[in-house]
Amino acid sequence: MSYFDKVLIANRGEIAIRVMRACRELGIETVAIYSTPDKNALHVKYADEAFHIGEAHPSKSYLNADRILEIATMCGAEAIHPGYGFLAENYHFAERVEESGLNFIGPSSKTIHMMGSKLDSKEAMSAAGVPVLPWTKGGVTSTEEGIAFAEEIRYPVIVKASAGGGGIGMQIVREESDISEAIEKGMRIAQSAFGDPTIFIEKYLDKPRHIEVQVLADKHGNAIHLYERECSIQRRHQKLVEEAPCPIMTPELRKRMTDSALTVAKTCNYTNAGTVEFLYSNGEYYFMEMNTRLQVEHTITEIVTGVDIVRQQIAIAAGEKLAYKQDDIILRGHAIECRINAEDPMNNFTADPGKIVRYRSPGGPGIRVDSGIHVGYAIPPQYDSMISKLCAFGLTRIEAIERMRRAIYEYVILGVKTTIPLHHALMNNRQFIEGNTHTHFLEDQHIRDNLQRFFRDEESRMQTLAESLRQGKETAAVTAAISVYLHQTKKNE
Ligand code: MV4
Repeated sequence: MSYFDKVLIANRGEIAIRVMRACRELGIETVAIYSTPDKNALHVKYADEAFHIGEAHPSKSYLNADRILEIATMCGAEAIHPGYGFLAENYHFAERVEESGLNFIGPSSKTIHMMGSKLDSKEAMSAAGVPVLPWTKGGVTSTEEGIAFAEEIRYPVIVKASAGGGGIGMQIVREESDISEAIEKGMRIAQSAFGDPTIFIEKYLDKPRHIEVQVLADKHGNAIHLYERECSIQRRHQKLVEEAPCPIMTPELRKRMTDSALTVAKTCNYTNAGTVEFLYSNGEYYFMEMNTRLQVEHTITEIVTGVDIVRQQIAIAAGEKLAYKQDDIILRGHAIECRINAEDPMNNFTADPGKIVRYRSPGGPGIRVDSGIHVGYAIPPQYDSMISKLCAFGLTRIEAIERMRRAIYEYVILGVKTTIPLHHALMNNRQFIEGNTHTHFLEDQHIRDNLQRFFRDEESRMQTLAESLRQGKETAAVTAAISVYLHQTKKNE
């Protein structure tokens, strides 16, 4: 079956390859675009056709809407898949794709626009009966108004930019003396970051969990959910570990949350794949925002439901009815994703771009690796540092953790520092193993101390192994351990 003959993938790295894999299975020709430093990238080699769009800076390349539309029209693509990031949630771009008679593989530009306003979407979802935290309806237009509201709902409160998301412009305010400054600062940040000064104030939750529900909706009014993901382990709004299902989910909570997620999807006339994001605390959950795109962590939902989300996206965009009814979606087992970034977790997660000099990815039972790198490829400094997603499946959560530990042992990436050692420590952390996490987990001093101790304990073992490598005694254990203990990586090559 062929929904389209040719699709242009307006993205790079692992997600461009992920989308092209679905296209290849469906017999759809793929068109890649690339910037100058990505000339040698895997997504360029994988595609049937590839076009250079511009220099490294995203505005010249992966955000260059004019050039992308020109290439799509010129090469006869029928649809554009935006992946995540870049143009994925830009309603202007989606609108231009629609106007040029091409298919945007995602929701309509109108839906992207509506959900882009956190204030409007919150108001609409609250009216539809979805639980939300108390907030300043209509936004905050004066400092006095903000002070009065915070007084009413009591501190702590949080100031958020309506056009925000991803934490930009968010400020926690714990007492009245700090509120007026936070409001003024919030408006300034919102104006400069988004060109829209609208802010709102909301009741602040301490250490909530981030739980999100994956939904699929077709253009015929049908919508289903694919259960939830737990995404609490993050740093500065970048997720590091996600899992499906949520380890503390109960049948009652799940019923309420997935019902709410479907209400959200219906209320904004959602089509295609999307994610409804909730904060959870003390048995209650609250709608935060909807991500109107394919997400990085869609993979773990694919693993526990068996549904190919990207294939469904393409089918939906082509006008097909959903291939599944809700009752067809069966949750089975547990999946965990570790995001492998070219960053130094021992040095404040500083980006460490550079050339990959050795690479061996794990395999075997229950392992899925989605990566966009290969030996000889130089990770450019201009883009996101995520280079690979390592996912493990188990029939039980502990089996998934054991497989993840084993896959981390097998994974060899030399040439750049990576987050692999952090994942190694996390998969051995008692609190993580108990499923006892929250959005501020990595900031907790207990956790930091535990991870530091873990790194230190490993250090002497790693030095012994590094010595073996220098003497030419290379075994699987040696290279794997060196990869985990990344501070040796550059010296040894
Ligand atoms: C919050 C919150 C606590 N209380 N809102 C961060 C990004 C955006 N999606 C919502 N965010 C938060 N909103 C209230 N009222 C805490 C966060 C938050 C957070 C949320 C999800 C995942 C990680 C986070 C890390 C810090 C703060």
